[in-house]
Amino acid sequence: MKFLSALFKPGLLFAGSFFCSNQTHSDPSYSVFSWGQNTSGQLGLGSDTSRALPTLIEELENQNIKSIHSSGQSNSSVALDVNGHAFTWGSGLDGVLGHSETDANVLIPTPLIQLYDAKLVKVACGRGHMAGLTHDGKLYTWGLDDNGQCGHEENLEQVKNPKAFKPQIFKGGKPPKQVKGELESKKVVDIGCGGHFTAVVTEDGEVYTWGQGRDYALGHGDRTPLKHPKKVQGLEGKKIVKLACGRNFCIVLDNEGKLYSWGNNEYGQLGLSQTDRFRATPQQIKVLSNVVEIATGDFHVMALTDKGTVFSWGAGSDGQLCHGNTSNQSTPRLIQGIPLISRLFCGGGHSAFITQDFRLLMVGRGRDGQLGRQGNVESVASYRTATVPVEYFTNYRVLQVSCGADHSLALGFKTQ
Ligand SMILES: *[C@@H]1O[C@H](CO)[C@@H](O)[C@H](O)[C@H]1NC(C)=O
Ligand SMILES: *[C@@H]1O[C@H](CO)[C@@H](O)[C@H](O)[C@H]1NC(C)=O
Ligand SMILES: *[C@@H]1O[C@H](CO)[C@@H](O)[C@H](O)[C@H]1NC(C)=O
Ligand SMILES: *[C@H]1O[C@H](CO)[C@@H](O)[C@H](O)[C@H]1NC(C)=O
Repeated sequence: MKFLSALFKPGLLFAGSFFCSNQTHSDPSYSVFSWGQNTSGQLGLGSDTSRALPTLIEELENQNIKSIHSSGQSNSSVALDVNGHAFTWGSGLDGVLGHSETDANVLIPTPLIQLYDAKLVKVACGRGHMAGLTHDGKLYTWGLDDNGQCGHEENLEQVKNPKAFKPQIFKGGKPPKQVKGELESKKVVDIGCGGHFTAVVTEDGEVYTWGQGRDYALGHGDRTPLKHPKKVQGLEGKKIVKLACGRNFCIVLDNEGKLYSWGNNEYGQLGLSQTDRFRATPQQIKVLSNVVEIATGDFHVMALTDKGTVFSWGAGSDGQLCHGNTSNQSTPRLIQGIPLISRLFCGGGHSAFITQDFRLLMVGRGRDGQLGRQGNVESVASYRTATVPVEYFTNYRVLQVSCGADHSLALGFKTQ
């Protein structure tokens, strides 16, 4: 670990003119903060103690970070700079960080050397794999490929005969590689990772999924695992623009502000007002319209409307739905008593909102300090069924948050 940190220290690498060649100096340099669980080093602060106070990640200062990424299924973290270079850190299990030949945890943000030329604009995190979208619509994946979720196989035999496919257990993970097959000729515009599967939206508004088929998470009507991207037929005629994946389900948004869902429904996370365990193909969530943004945690979902109001549904056991109790909800329900919202984010059992007046509010599971309640020991360990403000950011403008399984990341700058 010590060796890695010394070798890949971001400051050293970025001193080279090669990596700075596309620098846009007009972009302000934002700071990255982390808090919550740190058992895998996912806070990027050089130790593994959890903390409830947002803490500046020094390693990312002056690196021109533009976005941060994790997910409700992930104990790892990712930051992208303005040039599309990725830094990854945290749990390295299954090679999920993309640093070849090691699956050790990485305690400080470390450049993803193998994708330096890729110009990434978004990274999605599964339990053991990640997917990276490039500025020109190509997809790269790395990490655990036990169910074909990396989609690296170019042998099309399995497409013809999916029943013959047997999931394989790999030691370590796959290094980053472009996903080809049917996607090679398409431009990808949005990506998501479930626990063990991958889903993308193309510029034409089509959705492709592959990986583990458990609970019908791929939306193809069966539970067969797939090693290659396959188009979701049930969305024919819709123009999908965004997607979000939970552990074993997907939610997609079309260009008219309507939502469709499929996969596991144990907690009501499909929002269909039904309690059946699965849906094998896409179903419209008919009670919602005018949706502009969606966020999924492990088992819960939030949707932002064009009016700035928020609906939530799915698992509520940690208060993450923000309805004042810990009930599950199978019907999307308007969150009462919060200000108008501009952005929303979901993690393992917590949720975050950036209000239209730039405050950061959090709700849900707090046992590892992921709600950012600082030294308030009574509050730190408990869940919250209504929002709490993250006071630390009173003098900051928070632009983006990403919620991991039990940690939180924020990107922003000081206003005074
Ligand atoms: C994340 O860490 C927690 C606590 O150590 C563990 O229970 C969980 O399985 C981990 N998840 C993943 C995806 O590694
Ligand atoms: C929420 O759903 C889960 C999974 O079906 C179930 O185990 C749990 O009991 C439900 N919670 C409540 C409060 O009903
Ligand atoms: C939790 O809150 C929702 C929304 O107000 C309500 O419909 C539900 O009945 C509540 N659950 C319990 C157990 O009181
Ligand atoms: C997070 O864990 C890493 C790895 O043990 C550690 O070096 C770092 O200081 C921890 N961060 C905090 C805030 O405790």
